Amino acid sequence: MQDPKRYTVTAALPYANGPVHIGHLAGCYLPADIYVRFLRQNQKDVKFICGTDEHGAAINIKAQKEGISPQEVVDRYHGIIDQAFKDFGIDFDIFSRTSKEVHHKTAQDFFLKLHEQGAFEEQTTEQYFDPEAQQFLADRFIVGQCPNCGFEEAYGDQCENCGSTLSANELINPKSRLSGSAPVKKETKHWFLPLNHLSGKIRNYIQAHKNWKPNVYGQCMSWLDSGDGLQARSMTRDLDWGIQVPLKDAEGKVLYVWFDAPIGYISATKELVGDDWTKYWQSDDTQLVHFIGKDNIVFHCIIFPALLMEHGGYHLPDAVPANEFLNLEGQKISTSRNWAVWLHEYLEDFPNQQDALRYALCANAPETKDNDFTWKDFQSRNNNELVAILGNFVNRVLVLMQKYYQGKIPAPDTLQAQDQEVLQNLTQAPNLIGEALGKFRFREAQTALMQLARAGNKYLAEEEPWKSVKTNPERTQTVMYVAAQVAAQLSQLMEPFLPHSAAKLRTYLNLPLLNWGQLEQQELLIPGHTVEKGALLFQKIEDAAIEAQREKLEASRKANAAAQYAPSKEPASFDDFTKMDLRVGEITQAQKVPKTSKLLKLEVNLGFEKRTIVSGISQFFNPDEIIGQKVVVLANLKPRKIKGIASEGMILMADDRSGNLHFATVAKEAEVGSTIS
Ligand code: B3M
Ligand code: ZN
Repeated sequence: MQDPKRYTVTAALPYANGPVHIGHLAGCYLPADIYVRFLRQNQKDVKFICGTDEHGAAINIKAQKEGISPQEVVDRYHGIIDQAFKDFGIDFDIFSRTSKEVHHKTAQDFFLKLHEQGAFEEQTTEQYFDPEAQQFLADRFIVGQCPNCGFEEAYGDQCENCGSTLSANELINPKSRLSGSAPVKKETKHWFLPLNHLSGKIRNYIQAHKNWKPNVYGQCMSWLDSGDGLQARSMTRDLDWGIQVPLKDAEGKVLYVWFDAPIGYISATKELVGDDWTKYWQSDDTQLVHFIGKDNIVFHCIIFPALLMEHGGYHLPDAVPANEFLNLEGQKISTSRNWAVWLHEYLEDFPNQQDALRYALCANAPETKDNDFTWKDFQSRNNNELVAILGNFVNRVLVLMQKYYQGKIPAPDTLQAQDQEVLQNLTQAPNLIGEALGKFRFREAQTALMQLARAGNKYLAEEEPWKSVKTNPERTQTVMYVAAQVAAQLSQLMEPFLPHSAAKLRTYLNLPLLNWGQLEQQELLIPGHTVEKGALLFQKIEDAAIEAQREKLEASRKANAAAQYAPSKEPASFDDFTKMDLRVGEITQAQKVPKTSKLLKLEVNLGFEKRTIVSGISQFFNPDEIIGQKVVVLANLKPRKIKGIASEGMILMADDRSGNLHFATVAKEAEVGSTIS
């Protein structure tokens, strides 16, 4: 493909209903920022667009919880989120809000255009209604059990456990989050976007992007293949918070938040560049890239493109490099359970150490699968890599440069093979790193950067300029000249990843930020150029600081544990109990269900027969370790299809207060097939 003329890069609009944590940063904003900084350094015309998503049930729920108005919620959190991003150097061209007038107008006009073109189907359907709260229960106002994975707290639009998109009607045992009561069905009219007639176009569109990350492409294809993926979806809601549906017969109805939010990218671009916005959205020589977390894949890869197709005139998204989830110390990050590292709190505890977190999160980014953040790993990334390798190298160069040459870069003598090699590595690095960044392989790119510093250290250790300075000053000059070039190259290549430290280092070196394209020239610091003494780039993080963080989490864990024994259930009759055919089984085979993070496919021997059972336990057990495990099986549970596999029964598990699962076991000597009563 020809080089695009310009780039529109977006990062998911965070809901303005809470502060942002490391999961947000690692999943979406950090990779987006690295990518954009790289493009800017390549002199590309790029607009980096973000803002807060201020509509949808998530905002109402928060308002209700805190006893304040939705407006107060979004005002408070817009400010907090904006500040956190600034502090971490997430350098948007604009950080807007979907409450802005330009956005309301853009979203309404978009809706009207679709309406005029006959894109919607008006349908009167039965929707869940909370009789106590006198309100329809859209999306997140309703929770229940996920039909796909059994997770108890799935929302009416989506299960956050298995990632599947849901409609409220699919939830098992739905409950209102407003009053806790069981909802009733009531008729209401809505505007649906039928997707079935677009299915061919959407499929072609997705299939034209086989180069997308496998997690993204896979999720799109399985959605398209699952059949119900292209059901008509309602683009309006019965809510009192949001953008009014711009039609006469739609009073009290607002646009569905997933209709308006992606259009927010367009509105923010208008706000940023005025009439020029069309260049960034309606021109095929623009590259449109959406950075998101995996729970937003379907909305960005299928529904938003479908809306753009229906509208006409728009360029469709070219890449959607979604990341998977980041866990924290082995557990899913959770706002409600305060199991998170909040960005604003991190900065209180580690002031001016933004780059340390950026580095650790990039090194551990959940690019291809869910990943775990641990404080120990954070500490060792900082101390063993940033401090001991990168910081140490740079510091040695600056100190020796002062000591031997009062900061003046010396002229090299004859270059030997090992010098040539180092310089050659330097000229290749921009390409190597650039290629990885272009493919959204941020971990690989950052590793290559650190490799350069590592090679620099090794070079100094082998050449020992502190020894040769007495015996062979010409040789020392050469070595220090070469080492200075490495430091200079680092100060440029660090920019996308570690912008704060890169800027510091460039000040020490008296260097401006250079074009990526210029970095291939090997002499960034010419002899005679003066560099400063500088200061340490990175701070060591002590054990005590890490301990303090772990204690914070431990306090959350204890608070959760104390608070959350599952509530008792309604009394059951003896008959209810005897209906269950409980048996002793033994797991004979176990394997992960591909493309899921939670599911294991098990073969369980019940003595009289073998069963296939799909169980959501993969987070807690390795398939190999549970072969031979005796378990309790609910053997007469009606078979259910889970991810296309017929599951014939259920394994009983003990679910503790931290959400960890353990087998409900029986004595080792109990014979398989025994009944349990
Ligand atoms: N507000 C959802 C989320 O934070 C969301 C993204 C909108 S992107 C247009 O998961
Ligand atoms: Zn689920």
